Amino acid sequence: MKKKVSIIGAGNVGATTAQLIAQSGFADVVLFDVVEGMPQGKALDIAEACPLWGSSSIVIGTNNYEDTVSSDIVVVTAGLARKPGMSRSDLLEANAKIIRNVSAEIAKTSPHCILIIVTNPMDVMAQLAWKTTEFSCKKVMGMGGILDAARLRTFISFELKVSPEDVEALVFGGHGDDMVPMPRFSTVKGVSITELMPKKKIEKLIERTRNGGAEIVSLLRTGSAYYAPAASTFQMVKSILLDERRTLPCAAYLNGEYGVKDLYMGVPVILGKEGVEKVIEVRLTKEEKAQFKKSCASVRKLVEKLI
Ligand code: TXD
Repeated sequence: MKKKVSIIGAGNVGATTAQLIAQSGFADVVLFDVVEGMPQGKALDIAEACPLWGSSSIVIGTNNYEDTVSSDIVVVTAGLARKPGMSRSDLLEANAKIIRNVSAEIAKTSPHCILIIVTNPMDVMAQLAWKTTEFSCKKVMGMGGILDAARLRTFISFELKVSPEDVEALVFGGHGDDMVPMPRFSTVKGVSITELMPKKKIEKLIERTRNGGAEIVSLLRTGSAYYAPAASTFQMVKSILLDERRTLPCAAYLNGEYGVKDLYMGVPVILGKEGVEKVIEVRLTKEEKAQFKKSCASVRKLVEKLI
């Protein structure tokens, strides 16, 4: 029997993630939304593509949590997305209500699942989902750093005219305006970009990465980015489903690591079949520590408003 992945919120990110999973054939997919007919329509469309992709995944759409029962992984993309001029934290109250409700349902229907939170402001929503479900912190995580790093990788590849595949990047901190891109750990085939570009240029790429989401929001005018967010979510799902133990930047619960206690924060982790198998601690410079601390403070401020 295939593993089962449920996606709560069949909007742009949710449906595109469902497509990537179905296309891979790694799991069966349940696409859930509160809007009637929409998840059923999108799921049927994806199911009808499976013969063309050579995939045997079963894909269903639903408005009923019963259909998500005993999922191995649940991805939450339910909520409002940003409009031009909005920051991720502007979504706090409305999305918190949704996350509380969705998390309570998941805790009942899939008590042993691994939970990936995508909804913004993501780090805060991950902490809220963890609190609400009372799951082990290893089982609850958020997607953000992979996307931010993918954006930085793309901009580095544009600048140096090299394949993005050969570019690695690391972004720490919250998935917000205070994210901490790490040029020291961003490389082209192992060579740090600090060796390949002047400091001024790197600063420009970092700034573009910080505004990466907003750049797309202002171009699209309605809705926010979803192809790269879905590809990032799929990378997490795949690492867990196949127990790949990949090292990926995710929002994970910190309990003393990096000197931070009781807070979800973006750090590199090893993702495997148990969820967050390990938080990787690297030594940060004084300046990196200061930036990370600032990012923690921004997330904690929002967490304290809610929890
Ligand atoms: O890096 C990241 N973490 C992110 C996060 C990258 C991209 C998008 N990011 C956030 O994900 C974004 O700011 C939103 O908060 C979510 C979902 O973004 P998406 O672009 O997919 O938004 P849509 O297309 O508006 O889809 C949201 C769906 C929509 O179909 C609603 O009907 C549904 O969520 N929705 C619900 N589903 C289930 N249950 C409840 N309660 C519910 N409320 C709304």
